[in-house]
Amino acid sequence: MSKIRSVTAYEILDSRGHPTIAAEVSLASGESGYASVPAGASTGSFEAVELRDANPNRYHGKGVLKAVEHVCSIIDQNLVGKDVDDQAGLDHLMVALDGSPNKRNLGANAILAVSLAIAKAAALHYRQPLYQYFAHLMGASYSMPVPMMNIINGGLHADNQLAIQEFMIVPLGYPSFSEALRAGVEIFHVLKAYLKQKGLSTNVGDEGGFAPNLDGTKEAIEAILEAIIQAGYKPGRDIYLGLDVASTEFYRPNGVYDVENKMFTRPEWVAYLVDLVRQYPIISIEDGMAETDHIGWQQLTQALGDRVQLVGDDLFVTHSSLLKKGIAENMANAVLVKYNQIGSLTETLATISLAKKSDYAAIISHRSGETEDTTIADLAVGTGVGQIKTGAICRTDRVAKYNRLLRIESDLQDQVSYAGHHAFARFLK
Ligand code: 2PG
Ligand code: MG
Repeated sequence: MSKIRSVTAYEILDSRGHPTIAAEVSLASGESGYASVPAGASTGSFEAVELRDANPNRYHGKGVLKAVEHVCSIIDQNLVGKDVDDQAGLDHLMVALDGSPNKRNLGANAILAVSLAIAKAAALHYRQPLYQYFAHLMGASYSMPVPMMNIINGGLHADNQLAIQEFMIVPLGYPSFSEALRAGVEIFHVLKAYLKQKGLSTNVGDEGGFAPNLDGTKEAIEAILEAIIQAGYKPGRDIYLGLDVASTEFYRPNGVYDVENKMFTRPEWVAYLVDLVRQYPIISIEDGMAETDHIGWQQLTQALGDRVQLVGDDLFVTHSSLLKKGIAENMANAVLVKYNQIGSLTETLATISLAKKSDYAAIISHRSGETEDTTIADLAVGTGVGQIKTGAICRTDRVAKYNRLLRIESDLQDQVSYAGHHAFARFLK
């Protein structure tokens, strides 16, 4: 066991050039853990508060010096001398120091940075890889996650016409994570050549996927299917498709879904998604309905819940209370896990536990604004959830997570297996 000697923080930058926070927890025994926090663009309204300075003279108001100050003063003062391996106790203490229901006082970004740095310091102290320490905290066994690779970006993540935010490939039919990843990388390169040949842009969006000005959803899907086939793989056997519709962004106050110059009523929008699933090998749909359209979520779950993974992102914002309500009311069958939506590691693990207990899938996820921090790769392996969403295989902020997973797989060898088809078994009958 080791005691915390000091806690400090830094204002650093994310992959989009916006400020974010990093924290460092130093131990009396000499080790120190350092972690940084991601930030989103298509944020759910019920996310914990990401504290920003709102000072227009610095970084257009996006500075995080207040959050840094909270770490260096109140959090440091209260954590010094405490045992680093009491992750839950330390997280609860920070939540209590904040005292608000949504971490608006200290900032969820401040608390999460410290929470992750505590885990990293403890893992170093016990000479354990981070995934092992997470598995210990969670009481889980390891699994190499299916990578949901976002290879075409739209919505708020790109300056094109596509309303749907993420078009992902989901490689299932492979013996290992590395082989699954290789297939995804090959498809990514074929897609690039395909787009180029069609005279379309191969510039990338915030998550490293291409951001071509395709006419719409079906054209984007068709382009990906073509790339899968040209790369020598079989859609619907080796490779499936996933979408993050991020529909909260185009849900209008009058209850219509405003997509690519067409207005859909709720039943029309559900029918549209059902039709997409009928036409294409789609195995996962995230945020198909808007965060406040609970009736829509129930209808979509009723229509597709036994055939497709329906992931709540804005709907659940990694809060176990919202997930609990969703489970009770038959909304979705999976939860996206982004630790900055809730603001501490312990609460994140609680949400994952609830999902596991309730037969909901959990997908560990990046944000559109990332740093070089690879904690989510270890979290995905250590919690054994079987899925990770961390963007395209392009740009170091995304690739760093894949590279970390490659290294973990090679370290663990036959102590771990690839989740593959198993992660989606219930939809593949
Ligand atoms: C999402 C995320 C990550 P953002 O909607 O799932 O892909 O995007 O971080 O912008 O919320
Ligand atoms: Mg999402």
